Amino acid sequence: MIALLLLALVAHSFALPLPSGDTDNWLLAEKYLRRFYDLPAGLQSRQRSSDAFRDKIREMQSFFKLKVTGNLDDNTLDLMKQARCGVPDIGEYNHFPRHLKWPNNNVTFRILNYTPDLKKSDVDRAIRNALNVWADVTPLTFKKLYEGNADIMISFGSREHGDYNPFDGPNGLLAHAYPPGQGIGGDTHFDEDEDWTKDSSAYNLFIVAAHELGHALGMSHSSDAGALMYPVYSYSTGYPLSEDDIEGIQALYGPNPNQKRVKPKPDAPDKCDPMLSFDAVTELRGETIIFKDRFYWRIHPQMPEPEQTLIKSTWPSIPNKVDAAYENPEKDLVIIFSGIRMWALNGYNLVDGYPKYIHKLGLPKKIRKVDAAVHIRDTGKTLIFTDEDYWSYDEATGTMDSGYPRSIEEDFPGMDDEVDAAAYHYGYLYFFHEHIQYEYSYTSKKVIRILRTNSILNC
Ligand SMILES: [Ca+2]
Ligand SMILES: [Ca+2]
Ligand SMILES: [Ca+2]
Ligand SMILES: [Ca+2]
Ligand SMILES: [Zn+2]
Ligand SMILES: [Zn+2]
Repeated sequence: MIALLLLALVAHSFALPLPSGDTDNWLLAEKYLRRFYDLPAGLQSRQRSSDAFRDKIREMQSFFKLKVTGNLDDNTLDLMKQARCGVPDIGEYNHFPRHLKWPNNNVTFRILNYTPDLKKSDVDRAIRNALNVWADVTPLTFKKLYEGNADIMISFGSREHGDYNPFDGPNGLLAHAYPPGQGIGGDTHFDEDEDWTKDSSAYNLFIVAAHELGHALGMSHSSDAGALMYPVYSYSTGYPLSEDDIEGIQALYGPNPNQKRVKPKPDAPDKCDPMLSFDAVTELRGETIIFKDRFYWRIHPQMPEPEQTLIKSTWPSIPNKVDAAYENPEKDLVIIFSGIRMWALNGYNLVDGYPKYIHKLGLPKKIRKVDAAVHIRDTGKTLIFTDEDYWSYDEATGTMDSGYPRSIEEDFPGMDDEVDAAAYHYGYLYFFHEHIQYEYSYTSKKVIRILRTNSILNC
């Protein structure tokens, strides 16, 4: 508790407007490492390059599977800016014995107050569904109380809200919860300064509640970016637990004796599945990057086998679903699209100033996502595909060419009328649609070959 109090006080003293630039980043890092990595208080600014500070940066980089440099590089800073859970990644939980759990399987909960952001019934449903996520894989049952003291007291509050563990206004910390125990143990608090939603338009209450209630049941953070217990917020649909989460909760409470069948988050896509389709394909400094679900493959000319990685473990701030991507080799940038936003990479590093709205490219507001994008090196144009149409963006002038959109079917005869992903090599366009790949000659304007989508993955 004393540690928590200190943490809260420290956090408070940094709630001042900060100068911009480097100092800003150091302050951010200091606050982050104190809060989540147990960086001892009292290190003054001149000691920021101290070994203790660098060790904590390394500890954080290794938790998030970033390149361990001990430096505040772009990827590290980017991660520190992500909206996340207020529970430390190390520290707090390590002061308690491991395997802190409720002594019996009938746990009570009570919702003390409601957010004005949602209908009361939506809050009730989000909490109930979040508890069911855990009940599905354990013998736990949850009984709702309307008065008196429940094991898990759930409330919404902003800034200082009664536990000396204040929230921080919009974004940043979203919620926190205490491990099982008497009194505040198990209690779960949501930051009212967030906009809570039942969809993906802002922070999804169900997803955050499922994560926090995991803490309230004794789970600590996972460094598996695909796990619900990963500390950084990300929106996904479907059953939110991964194998890692299920193993963790069953180590505490055992499996569900009623053998309720759950489907953990989908496994990594199989590159040789004959029906495999792609979300997006791009070049990146001579490598090919293929996005599919929460993963990407990296194909390097010198690598015998494509390498599969979670998107989140390389770029935590890029959403789990990439719609389209292309490389502009002249600017040495890779642009990644997801919904109405786009991110830029320089090498594997995210470029500052993003995400930007896709409408900055000159797309009309009614376009809510891009299907595919490909840069034609020989013309300097980037083709952007949306539904059955495509657009031509002039990279040199930064404007959309007039006369667009045009019909995919009319301009690329022999092709389907929609594309999932597109690539360009030496005068040939490669269009991917479902499990079919079309090799299209840009000069003779016709389809030359039809292949399977995953033929580029050595299948
Ligand atoms: Ca309690
Ligand atoms: Ca917040
Ligand atoms: Ca709110
Ligand atoms: Ca796509
Ligand atoms: Zn958490
Ligand atoms: Zn609280």
